Amino acid sequence: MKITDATVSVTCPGRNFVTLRITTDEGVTGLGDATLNGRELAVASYLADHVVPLLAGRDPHRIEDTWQYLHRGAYWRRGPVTMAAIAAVDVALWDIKAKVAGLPLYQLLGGASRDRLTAYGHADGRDLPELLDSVRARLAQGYRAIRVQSGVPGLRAVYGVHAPDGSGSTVPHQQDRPLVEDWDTDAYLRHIPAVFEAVRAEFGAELPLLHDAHHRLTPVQAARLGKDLEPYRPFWLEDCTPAENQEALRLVRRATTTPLAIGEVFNSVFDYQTLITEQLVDHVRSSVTHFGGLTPLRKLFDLAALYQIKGSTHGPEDISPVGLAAALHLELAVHNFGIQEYTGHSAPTREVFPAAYTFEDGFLHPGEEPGLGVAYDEAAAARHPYRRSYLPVNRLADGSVHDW
Ligand code: CS2
Ligand code: MG
Repeated sequence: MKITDATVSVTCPGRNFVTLRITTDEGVTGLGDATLNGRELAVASYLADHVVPLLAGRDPHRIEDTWQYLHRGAYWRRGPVTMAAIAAVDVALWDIKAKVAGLPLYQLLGGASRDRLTAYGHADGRDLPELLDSVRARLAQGYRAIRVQSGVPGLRAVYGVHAPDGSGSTVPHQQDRPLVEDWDTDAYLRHIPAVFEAVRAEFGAELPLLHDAHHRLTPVQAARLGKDLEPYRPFWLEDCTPAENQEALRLVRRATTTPLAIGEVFNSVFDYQTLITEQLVDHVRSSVTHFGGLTPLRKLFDLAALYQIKGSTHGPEDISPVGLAAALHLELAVHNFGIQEYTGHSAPTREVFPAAYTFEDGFLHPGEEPGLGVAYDEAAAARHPYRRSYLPVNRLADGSVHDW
């Protein structure tokens, strides 16, 4: 069997997605997600200009060899653009292999080690009444675990918090410049424990609650927040400090028993080395899409398992249904799965990517179709051309740019 063709497609059914389709001489095709929020065209070019010309004639079954060829062979390793591009090739090849086998992909990864995957949804509100309503709405949808994000008194807009009409900063800003939000860490640190207290008072002790700090804290601030949240027993505190400095997590870890999750911007096992071997975190959160594919993410999860650390991949709307499905197959198979973020996708996105995975009663399952179980409707995709968009930036009161 030989690869005959590969095509890169960018579509914007509400937000941009980059998709790779690999075709073989036997007519079997595979899909991979290469979406990098706000920098989509860089990955599309990396693929189309530098990777696609290398694929024709290769044996699609040699997944590990193709991964090493693209990763080691390029000389320039790592980085979000490179790893998103390699991920798309890797996932498309796994899709092909599983289709040829006539099996859902998780069967090739060892078969199911659980029946279904616990998902968490997003609740947010500009103030407490809005947030409590949002938690109620997620519970009504069946979610059994919920991430809570809140507006902060005195700040105009906070990332991850929508207005009731659905607008807000997580909706990509499709203009020539990023939206500018304001930020005040002290105000945030004063407010969040009160948010957790109110949510616990309303919904009780059992509901798993998560929170994302979006890398905005120093180690001492993160230690403080972890301690302040302990009485409310959060399921995890996510991305508490900027992730580059792994040693920072030592200070946080010594100070608090609040579980820590990290890694959505990581793209290599080396980004985790200290965190895993010193057991400084409880969940590794890289997505298949941004970590170079299933091949390296499986290795990361296996390393994490030695240290009782769970694999819980990043699953917001900017991971396409192809990238999400890849994660679901891996997580059904590995033993050390933790929890899967799941926001769902818009109706136009689901039309472009018809998918077999299901969300029922708070649980996800990748489905039983051969391969990933996701298709790509080219005609629907063509109706939604690319639109330039940016993630927001945030600035402090003195005008300086703050950490994400
Ligand atoms: C967030 C994301 O889902 C999450 O945990 O951190 O909204 C993240 O900011 C975006 O995926 C960035 O592209
Ligand atoms: Mg996050």
